[in-house]
Parts: sequence; C-alpha cells; structure tokens
Amino acid sequence: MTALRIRDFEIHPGYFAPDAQAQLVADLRDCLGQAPLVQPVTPRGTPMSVRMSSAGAYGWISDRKGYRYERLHPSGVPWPPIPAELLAMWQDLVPDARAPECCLINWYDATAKMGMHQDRDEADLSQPVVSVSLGDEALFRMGNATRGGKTESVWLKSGDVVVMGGEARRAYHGIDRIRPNSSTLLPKGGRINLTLRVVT
Ligand SMILES: O=C(O)CCC(=O)C(=O)O
Ligand SMILES: [Mn+2]
Repeated sequence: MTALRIRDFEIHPGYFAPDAQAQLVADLRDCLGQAPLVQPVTPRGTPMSVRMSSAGAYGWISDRKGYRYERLHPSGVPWPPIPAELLAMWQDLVPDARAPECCLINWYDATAKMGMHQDRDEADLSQPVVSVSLGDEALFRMGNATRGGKTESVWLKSGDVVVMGGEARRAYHGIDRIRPNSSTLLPKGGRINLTLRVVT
C-alpha cells in the first residue's frame, strides 16, 4: 500500500497485516505482564484518560513531578525490550534514524482521548517518531508547530503506521475520539497506540 502524506505526516495504511497485528498484540501482552499499564496524572494532578506503559531503554512518565523519561517502570522493574517486529518496521521506514530507545504504549478505552500536544521531551528532535495503531479506529488531528491554527484529521485504522519526521516532528497532534467496536483485533475492544522514539 502506498503512503499518503498530510503536511509532513507520512501515513502507511495497513502497514501491518491482520496476522502481524495479532502477533504484535501477543508480544505486547508479554510486555505489559512485566511492566503493567498505569493511569498517569498530568503535572497538575489531572488523571489522563489513556493508560500507559513502555518498552525499551526508557519509558515516558507523567506524574506530579512532570513529564520525563525514566529507566524504570514506577514499580522499579526495567522496561521490557522493544518487540523485534517493531524494530524491523523502524529499520524499514526510517533507515537513516538512530535506533529507537522507547516504545510508549498507550491504551485507549472507548471514551479515552489525547489532547493536542507536541512530543518534545526527547533530546534530539531531528529524529522521527513512528506511531502504530492497533484495534479500534481513532480520529487523529494534525496541527502546526505552534498551538492553534488550521488542523486536518484522519481516521487511523488497525495496522496503520504514521511517521512523524521533518515538520511533523514538531507539529501539535492529538486523538479526538475512538470509534468503539470498529475492530475485532482486541477481544474487549479499545485501541493500542505505540510510538517509537529516540530519547537521548
Ligand atoms: O494515539 C496516538 O495515535 C497518538 C499518541 C501520541 O501522540 C503520543 O503518545 O504522544
Ligand atoms: Mn504525541
């Protein structure tokens, strides 16, 4: 399937076929067995609607102390390794990038969303972020390098991959809503989003 480009966001519809999606879900279950999902709070103490964990050398954390990357899960255990098929995808789509050091795992239930934000806790913003969608469809909104202005939206489906490089790397983006029961990949529904990042 050919990629489509919206601004500098490069979207690969159906990058992962259904059997590869099922394999990813199985691998993620192992990851979450070691480093369980937690419900983060914002630095102001407001609970986020997504639940999060990570794989890789670093995990992304949000709590009362702020947004940051940490070497350990809040329980004190190291994050599990990033599943091999995600490393292969990274090599395929962004061969010139450094190796990813974090795979943030976001789990959305039917009512979860993510407000417009930039990914900017990483030291080297010349490195791309690559995002994988699994399960229910999500309305992904793409904005600008500064807050506000015109935006464009696309429904991301299970197996779709988005490369955020170039101008898109600093662009505001978010998830407005999930379309419940739009996928049968996850037996209880919901959506998993993975974002691979170079942290240092
Ligand atoms: O769920 C998504 O598709 C986007 C997630 C995201 O932007 C993030 O975790 O920083
Ligand atoms: Mn983001």
